[in-house]
Parts: sequence; structure tokens; C-alpha cells
Amino acid sequence: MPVENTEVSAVFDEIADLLEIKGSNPFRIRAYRRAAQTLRELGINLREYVAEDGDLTDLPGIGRDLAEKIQEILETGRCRSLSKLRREIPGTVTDLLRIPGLGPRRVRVIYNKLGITSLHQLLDACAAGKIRKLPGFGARTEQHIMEAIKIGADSRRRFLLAEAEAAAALLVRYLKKLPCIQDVVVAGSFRRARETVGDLDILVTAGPDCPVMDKFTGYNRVRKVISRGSTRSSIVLSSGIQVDIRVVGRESFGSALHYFTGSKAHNIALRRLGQDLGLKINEYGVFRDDSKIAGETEESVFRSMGLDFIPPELREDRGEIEAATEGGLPDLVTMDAIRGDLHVHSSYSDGKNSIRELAVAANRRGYEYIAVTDHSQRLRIAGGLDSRKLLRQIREIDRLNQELDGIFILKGLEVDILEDGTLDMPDDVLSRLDLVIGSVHSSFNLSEDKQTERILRALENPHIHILGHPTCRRLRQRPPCSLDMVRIIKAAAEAGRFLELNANPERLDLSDIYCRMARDAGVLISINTDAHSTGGYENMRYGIGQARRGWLESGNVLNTRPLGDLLDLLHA
Ligand code: DGT
Ligand code: CA
Ligand code: CA
Ligand code: ZN
Repeated sequence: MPVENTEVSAVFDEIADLLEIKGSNPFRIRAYRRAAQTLRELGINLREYVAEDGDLTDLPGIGRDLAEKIQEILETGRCRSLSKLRREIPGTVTDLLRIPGLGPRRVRVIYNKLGITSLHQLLDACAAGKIRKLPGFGARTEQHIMEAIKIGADSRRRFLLAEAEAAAALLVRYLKKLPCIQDVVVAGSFRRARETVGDLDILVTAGPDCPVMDKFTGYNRVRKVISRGSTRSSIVLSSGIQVDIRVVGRESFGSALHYFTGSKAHNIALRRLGQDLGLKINEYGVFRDDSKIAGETEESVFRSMGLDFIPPELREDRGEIEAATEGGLPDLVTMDAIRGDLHVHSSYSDGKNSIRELAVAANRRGYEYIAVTDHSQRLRIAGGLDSRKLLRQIREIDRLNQELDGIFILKGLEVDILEDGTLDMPDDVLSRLDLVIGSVHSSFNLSEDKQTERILRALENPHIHILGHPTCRRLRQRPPCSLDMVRIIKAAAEAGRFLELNANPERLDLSDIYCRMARDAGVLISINTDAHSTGGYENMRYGIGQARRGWLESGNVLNTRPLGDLLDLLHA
């Protein structure tokens, strides 16, 4: 989705939230929500659409008023109606909305009845047992809220990689418009493709007297300038993301890039190795005695220490430096190695596109295959398929495979793993499919023993191929299920099952550490987007980032296999 659309949708969503907390006219609230939804699903880029004289009011659900607001946001990066609402309702009230299960309506009750305006106050009220007494709340809800605030306490100030990416892309494009700016690179945890990012760290090289800081602090999406100097400054964007910028000299760009890419633990370990070699390493260069021996490029920094180039995703002090001394770094999987997507939803369940559209779009991306894996009937809210509908889908896929060239559609299903570990579809139906993903979509709170037994039982079903989003976490929303992943990985290895790395930026499940454990146990990982529309295929890059953090090579990834090999593996 184009970043501009994301930005406008986010503004409309926030306006709708604030109006709802205020108790405004439901029709107005619905109009904003519908517009936000439309913009998210729109296949066009708003900015380009407007530039080409497209009429915004032609879009579904966009009237004159909303069209003007879209114009304003695109032109200024701000929206006056939103600013006004934010002045009316204490800004921290919207923090309450981030708690899963607390929609605007409930937040309004909390705000109106108890005057609570911050998470801190809400936590106190829970502890005092005041929340359970509110209309529509109970002891269980109160308990959930308390837990959620505690989880949120350490993750709230971090942003999803995808959010950081949208913000970074716009800012980098803006900075590059200043002709005297030469390089602009986003370093830090963003460059290491961490699943969440605390702040953005931007490095710039520029010509003499280049007004980099004027340009930076003059950005129209700045909420606050925290500090401003000649070589370093910090701002907070309207989205809440902090950005640190540093202007560095060309001659030390590599050293600065290495230093500010981190991680801190990696830097410290590398500096220690340097000391053993009689070298001094900092953000300006690598020095022997007082003479500089490297620093212009990152490659030179590693080379000066006798190391192979360590890809940013590995720089966590998890053995990468040792591996780089002995030529033992993995040859990490890349986007180009991916030949297909094995977890895709169609309009048969809760996807937006027909199977044909999904196949054609995949072919256009250069894929050899996709697996259509709609939900099974247990997941009623997602329009899950019963066996009759699934058989109808199977026939359609057979027809499409005859007709379409250059792309093969695997017949699949994302079948619910029920609480007792059985699957939500009879075995004789499953046996007609090419690919079965088993996923947990309910009873997330079982004890570790029960949850682990549930998964182990599902993995014993001879028809299951892949365990979908294995820990069920939702970044910043839901913690991972309690699971003994060591046992699950071992069981998967023994039974010849695969584990999914779900590339949805809110999931990235498996995590980097478990990917590496799976790799070491010889379990293949399937990097899947779980796309619910053709646009969803774009999420593959987040999965690749996480896979690289997990030390995965092409050979460790199921969907790098050519179609024939893949089918052999699935039928084995
Ligand atoms: P984040 O922002 O929390 O997601 O994580 P990072 O890794 O981007 O951390 P950040 O923004 O605090 O600093 C950027 C990089 O700067 C970090 O990855 C390594 C380097 N750095 C920061 N502080 C130190 C330090 O005290 N020692 C060393 N060696 N490096 C540091
Ligand atoms: Ca950072
Ligand atoms: Ca920083
Ligand atoms: Zn799922």
C-alpha cells in the first residue's frame, strides 16, 4: 500500500476514535472509518491520483468534506480537524485504545465515569478494583487490561518495522531533494530489520555548507524538535517516531554506518576483538597507533580486522563475529530466492481477491506457485470453508491450472487446530489437498503443557504440512502462546513437518531465535505472507528480513524450492 494512503487512513482512524470517545454522531464516525478502510484497500496511489487531476469525490465513500481533508493531509502532512480534536481530548486518552479489547466505546466509559486519561491511571484503577464495577466490564476484563498494560509497558514505545519503514521512506525522499545532500542511509535497528524499531537513526553525507539541519527540522511532519546541532539533531514525527540524524564525513562514512547500525552488543564485541588485535575502533575509523587504516566503507572496517562482511541482520553478538573470522557466515536467503507464497487467502474466505487474480498477480511477481489456503469453518468470522465449499474450490483450482500458464496453484487449507489438537476438517477431505497449514486461532491462554500437547498432537496428523504462525503472537497486541518450542521443533524434525515464518509485519512469527533453532534442527521454514489480497504479497520482504536475522540460507527455506521439488517434499 502506498505510504500516502497509509498516512491518510491513520489520520481518519484517529479522528474516528476521538469522535467516538467524545460520543459524536455515529454517522460521522462511520464516514471516517469507511473512508479509512477504502483508502487502505484502494489499488491507487492517492498522491499520483490527485496529481493526475483525479477527482477524490469519485472514490467510494469520499464526499467533498473528506476530499478536502485528504488534500490538506497530502499537501501539509497535517489535518486541522484532528489537531482540534486532540486539543479537546487529552492526547493520552488515545493511548488507552492501544489496549486490545478496549475500543473507543469502552474508553469513553472509562474516561467519562472515572476521568481516567492515561495508562498509568488506568492501571491504578484496575488495581483498586474500580474497572470491574463499570457497566459492561467485569473482573475478567479488568484482569486482561492489567496484563495488557504490563506487556505494553516495554513495547509501547517501539514501532513495527513496517511503520518505521513508511516514515523512513517519506523522510529519506524529502531529504534527498536537497541537492547538496549526498548519501542518506537509515542505520540502527531498522537496518538490522528488527521486528520493532525504537527510533530511526539516519546518516547523511553532504557537501560544504549544506543546510542539512534546516531541511531536517523544517520537515512538515515534525511534531517536536528535541535537539539541534551542526552535526546531530533529533526530532519527533507526528506519528510519534523519533528520528536522530547525524552528518558525517565521507572519509569515515563506513565506520559511522557500522557504529550506528549496531547493535550495541555487536559493537562492543567488535571493539573488544579490535583491542586484542591492537586496533582502536570507533565511529570515525579503525586506527593502529594513531594512523587510520580503515573507515571509508563498511567493508574496509571488517577487512581491516580480518573479518568477512557481516550482513546487518546478523549483528547482534550471537556468534557472527566468530563466524566471520573463520569464513563461517551463512549465505543468507534473499528475496530473489523465493519462488512462491504458500499461505494466501482468497474471496472464498476472508480474502479480497479471486483465486485467478491472486494467481495472475503472483505470476507478475515472478513466482512459480502459490498455495490457496483459506480458513476452515471453525473460523466463522473469517468466512471459513466447510468441506462442500472446499471441494468446489478444488475444482476451480483444477480448471485454473489447466488454463493458466507460468503459475501453478496448490490446493491448500489453513485448518484450525482445535483445542484438543484435532483438525477442523475430516482426514478424507484433507487428503485431497496439496498443502495443509494447521494454525491456532482460539484458546491462546492454555497452560504451556496443554498448549504444547495440542500442537504436538496436531503435528502427528499425517495430513498436516506446515504449522502456521506457530506462537500466535501479535506484536504489541498479544504475547506469544506459552509453548515449549524446543519440543515442537524436535517433533517437527522427526515427523518431517515444516514451520511457518509468517511475514505479516504484526506477526513475524516465528521469531529470529526460533528460526535459528529450527534451522539447527534441520526443520525447513516456509516464509509466507498470509496475504488477504494481492497487495499482501508485498509483506514478503519483512519475512525475509526476519529469516536473515534467524541465519536462514535458501536451503533452509521451503518456498525457495522449484515446484517439482516442493511437490515431492509435500507428498513425502
Ligand atoms: P532501537 O532504536 O532501540 O530499536 O535500537 P538501535 O539499535 O537502533 O539503538 P539506538 O537507536 O539506541 O542506537 C543506534 C546504534 O548506535 C546502536 O545500534 C549502536 C550504536 N550505539 C548507541 N549507543 C551505543 C553505545 O553506548 N555503545 C556502542 N558501542 N554503540 C552504541
Ligand atoms: Ca534506533
Ligand atoms: Ca537512536
Ligand atoms: Zn491464521
